[in-house]
Amino acid sequence: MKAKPKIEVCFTPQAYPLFHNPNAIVVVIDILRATSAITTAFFNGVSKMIPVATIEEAKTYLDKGYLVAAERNGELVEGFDLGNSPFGYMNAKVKGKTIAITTTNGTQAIEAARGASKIIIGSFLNMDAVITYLKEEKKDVLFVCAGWKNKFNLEDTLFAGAITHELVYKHHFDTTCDSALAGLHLYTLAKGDLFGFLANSSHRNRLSKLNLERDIKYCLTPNQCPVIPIMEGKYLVKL
Ligand code: 3SL
Repeated sequence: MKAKPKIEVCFTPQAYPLFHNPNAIVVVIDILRATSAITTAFFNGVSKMIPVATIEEAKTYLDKGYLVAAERNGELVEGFDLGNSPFGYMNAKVKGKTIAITTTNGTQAIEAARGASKIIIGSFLNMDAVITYLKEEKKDVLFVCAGWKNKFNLEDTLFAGAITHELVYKHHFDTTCDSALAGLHLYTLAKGDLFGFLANSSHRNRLSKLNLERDIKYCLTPNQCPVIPIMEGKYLVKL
């Protein structure tokens, strides 16, 4: 009998080399807010995105005339066109555009996973689309959580847990990875009220201090944007 595809969860970009699996589809997760913003951007007609790790690289795209999004510590970096709020992408001015983007953690997670054979972007906003894609592909799955500056965070773990829950219990995937099991059990506890479960969490508090509660609630609302961004060379495009 064919072995079941296996699921692993890497809690921080820094830990990626410990989990690298050439056969796995990597799902990069930064629920608050980079992968939610990217998913929203594609749903609203953005043509391509170029994730970059540093502000310096982002500036080179600004100089070439691209629209560029840059966020550090939750805030728009001065001189750039867009920050990291999904609501910034619900705007006709982004339609058909190629946008370069750098964020505190989300684009670092993409950078860390560059050696993977396939990288897709996951968020609660495209949750069912991601589940459908992974179950059809039937390959190993590695969730790479962006975390916060290489520390663990709850919201990325909950999303990894939600998908692991579906794939293991309904679609013949398997896991013996303790971080995947932790995510699965945390999601079981949290699923009735994700926003409430995150009440004391670091990034919910950080964003609340910046008056971004509306962003948090939106990012935790499943299936608003049924599209899957996927890496093709240096670009993110719609699958
Ligand atoms: O860390 C990131 O990449 C961002 O998502 C952080 S924030 O939500 O924009 O503060």
